[in-house]
Amino acid sequence: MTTTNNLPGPLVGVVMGSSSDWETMQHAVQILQQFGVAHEARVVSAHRMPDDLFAYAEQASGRGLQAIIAGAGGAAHLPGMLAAKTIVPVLGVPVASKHLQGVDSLHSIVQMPKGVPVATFAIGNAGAANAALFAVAQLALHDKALADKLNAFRAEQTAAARAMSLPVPG
Ligand code: RP5
Repeated sequence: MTTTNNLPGPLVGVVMGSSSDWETMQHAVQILQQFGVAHEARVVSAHRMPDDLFAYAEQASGRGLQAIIAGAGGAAHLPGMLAAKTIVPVLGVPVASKHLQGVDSLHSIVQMPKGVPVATFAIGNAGAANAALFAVAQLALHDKALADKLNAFRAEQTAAARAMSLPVPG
C-alpha cells in the first residue's frame, strides 16, 4: 500500500488484474504521486481472486475511498464487477492485450448495462494517466489546493503546446 499527504488512508484505489498490468497502471500512480493524493495500488484479479474483488468493493466506501481506478486486459471484468458491488465511482482503464491490442479490454469495460456505470478511459498509458487526472479533478471539487495544482498542470501543458515548433518543409 502506498499513501502520501499524511492523510489517514488512501482516497484513491488503483487496482489491476495482474502484475503484468503494472507497466500501464503505473502511469495512474505516477499522476497521483505527482499531485500528492493518498492512494494505494494492488492486484485484485476478477477471475483469479473473485472473493478478494468482492471484499475490496464492499469495503471501499467504509475505508474512505473516493474513486477506484481499475485496469484490466482481455476479458476485463474487474472494473464492471467492482462497480456492481460499490457506489464508489469506478474509472476503468483498458490494458492493451497481446492478441487484440486492448480493443477486447475496451469493449469489455465500456459496454456496461444501464444502471451500473464505469467511466471508461483510453486503452493504455494515456488512459491510465487520464483516469488519475479525472480522480484528481473529482477530489479538487472540494480541495482548493488540489484545484490550484490541477490548474497549474493544465497551464504548463498549454505553455508546452504553444512552444511546439514544426520542421520547415524541405
Ligand atoms: C487480465 O488478464 C489482467 O488484467 C491482464 O491484463 C491479463 C493477463 O494477465 P496475466 O496472464 O499476464 O497475469 O486478467
